[in-house]
Amino acid sequence: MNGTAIEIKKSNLICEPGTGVSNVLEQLSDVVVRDSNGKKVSTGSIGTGYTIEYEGKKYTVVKMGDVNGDGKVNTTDALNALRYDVDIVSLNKYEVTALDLNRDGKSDTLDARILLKYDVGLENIEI
Ligand SMILES: [Ca+2]
Ligand SMILES: [Ca+2]
Repeated sequence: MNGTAIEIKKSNLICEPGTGVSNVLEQLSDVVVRDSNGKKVSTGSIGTGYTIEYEGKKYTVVKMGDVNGDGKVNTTDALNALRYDVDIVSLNKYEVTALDLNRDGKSDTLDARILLKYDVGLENIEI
């Protein structure tokens, strides 16, 4: 339910909801992980908006389902998704990517529904 897989895709590091900084450090050699404020981190959870430096390139982390970038995937993200759908909040492109859980190219209430189902254990989020 809480996978830790990671994948580099274009300028993003895509990861599953359970991914922590340690998973990234284990799977990529000589990598630097920074939080959304640019502070270097070596432990804890990794969230959408974090960045990594790997093989001379910079990648922005997209944690699938982590819409608000706190590293957790829960109902707060679903709420943000619904607010985004009715134009109450804006999301950056990384957050929009993190929200498109059914990969139909749109980030909308269908994806918020997946988040809610994930939160109660009825849906899995994988990369
Ligand atoms: Ca979150
Ligand atoms: Ca979608």
